[in-house]
Amino acid sequence: MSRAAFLVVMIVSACGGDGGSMTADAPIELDAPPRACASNPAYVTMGTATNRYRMTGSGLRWAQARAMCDADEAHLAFVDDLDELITLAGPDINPGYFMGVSDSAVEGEWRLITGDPATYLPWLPGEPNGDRAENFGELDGNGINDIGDTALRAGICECEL
Ligand SMILES: [Ca+2]
Ligand SMILES: [Ca+2]
Repeated sequence: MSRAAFLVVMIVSACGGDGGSMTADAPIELDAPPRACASNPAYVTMGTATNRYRMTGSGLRWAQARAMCDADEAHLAFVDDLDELITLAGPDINPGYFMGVSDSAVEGEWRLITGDPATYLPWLPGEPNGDRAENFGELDGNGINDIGDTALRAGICECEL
């Protein structure tokens, strides 16, 4: 038996069959406590999405909507893929909601509100068209529009679960 195989046997022996709480399949839980939004009843499941969402009130600037989501320990929503786009653009939501994408730091370099590059940006035809005057994402119907910082909208907050 090789040394590596011996160690595997020893680890499996140490972890299994003794009635203890440790199993080979249970990772050590180092995650932070659940976010406050996870137990906030305003956040609801939608479509097939695994995360939960809520709408803010209307008439907000993008930065205000962002702050409201942050206060819930959520974030302005962004879409990861077509499934999430369909979920958020579905019949239960009217168009025209702020999304958590922006190119305010570097024009044309769209980033998620988390700071990561936005890799899925389902722009509406002709968008983005605002250059430096429009640096924030808006879900308008079934696609994204870039919009300015004085526009007033509701936002979609997303709670990562
Ligand atoms: Ca821009
Ligand atoms: Ca635009």
